[in-house]
Amino acid sequence: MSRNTELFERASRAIPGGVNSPVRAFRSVGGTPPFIQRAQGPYLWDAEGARYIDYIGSWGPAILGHADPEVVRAVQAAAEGGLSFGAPTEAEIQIAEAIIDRIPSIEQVRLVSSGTEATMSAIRLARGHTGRHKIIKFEGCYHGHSDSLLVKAGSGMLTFGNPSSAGVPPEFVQHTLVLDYNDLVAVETAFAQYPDEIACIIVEPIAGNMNLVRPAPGFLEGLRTLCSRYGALLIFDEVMTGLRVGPQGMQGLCGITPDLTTLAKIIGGGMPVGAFGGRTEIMADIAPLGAVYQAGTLSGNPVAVAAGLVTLRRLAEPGFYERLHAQTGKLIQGLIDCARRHGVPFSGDWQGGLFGIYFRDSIPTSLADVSACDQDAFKRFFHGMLDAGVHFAPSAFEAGFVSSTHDDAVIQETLTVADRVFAELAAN
Ligand code: KE4
Repeated sequence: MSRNTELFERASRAIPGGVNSPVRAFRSVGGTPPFIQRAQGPYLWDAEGARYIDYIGSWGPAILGHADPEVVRAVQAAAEGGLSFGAPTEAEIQIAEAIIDRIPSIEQVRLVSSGTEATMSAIRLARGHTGRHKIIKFEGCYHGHSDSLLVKAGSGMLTFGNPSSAGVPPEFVQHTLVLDYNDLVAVETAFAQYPDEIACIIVEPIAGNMNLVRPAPGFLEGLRTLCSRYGALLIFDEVMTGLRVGPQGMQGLCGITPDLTTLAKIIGGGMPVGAFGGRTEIMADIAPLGAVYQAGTLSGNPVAVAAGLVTLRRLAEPGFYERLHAQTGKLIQGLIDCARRHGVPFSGDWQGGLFGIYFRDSIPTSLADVSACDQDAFKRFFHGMLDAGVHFAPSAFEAGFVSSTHDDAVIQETLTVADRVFAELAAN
């Protein structure tokens, strides 16, 4: 029995599904997940000593590559000064100022410990600030696992959502409207039907949780216009896109200013940090200033903040995102060329260090398009690459991530393996 299999069996006895987050269990691709022992730069090593080129990047945080020496030193130094105080620190001011400097819409920011906490708090703030209850989210967008967001579209276009998870009472999602991503008409209709009841729209400004799906031209602009017209808050959930697709997140690329922004992943550099922020007049409603309660024992944790601060400073280096976008482009264009040489229906898209790969001829523009991709081809591609030491995300509905350590040699090694895997796909 392989060491990974042994560990997975032992893990499954102690932990539900053997993992602490469902996607890690490989249920959508099958097989046994490698148990990672260490990582460095673009590489992971598993319990059997096998090395993988990593395109998961911890689902986004590892933008500087794994175990960046400067980040590790900062974590060690912070830890030697104490792990957690439950009292304010200067470092929290520094990272708040760094986030405010980078994200155009943020005048004040509150730190939390995960993306779920960030979005849950931002929605509570939007409801408290507006005095309204209803929220709009989009099918295929994921904003963490707080109850009112674990919801799938209702039967009719404008019916309220049904829980997408056991344990969520229908009453908890009765105010959540689930619409199709890129369907601005549905949003207009919702506001026309509930003109003074919608507290906010929460949206991934580039969707990364139904694989990568871009906003259609005019979609984000339309959300901004409608929220302004009807007095609802526009929340950009940039947990994944923030500082991943560009130095100011997607809002810096598209030039649209949301009322609130949620962040996590990269701002912690691999340690547990999330954040939500926006205009001071909105953030003034958050406790202890205002009536919207929000709290957290480890919020602003000094060790996590130390990792985030070094990461944010390094991302500000001149040319960082141009280089990152170019490297990701070499990967995706190379995969497209490989697939085309072997006649495999395939397409890909990327922005900064975020990418999507699709087993269909054209880039998807909706969840329905992504669902129509050849899932079997993806699974065979995934395992063919994994067996040859290249670890993509274990789901056809997830985006992929490139770090600044994925240099030309790493990309070329990936493409050499991919050429063999696409040839096998074409042959069978
Ligand atoms: P966390 O609570 O997992 O830190 O963040 C939730 C979240 C919120 N918003 C967006 C846009 C996100 O992508 C996420 C989390 N992303 C997933 C990747 N699909 C995390 C991976 C996982 O669930 O294990």
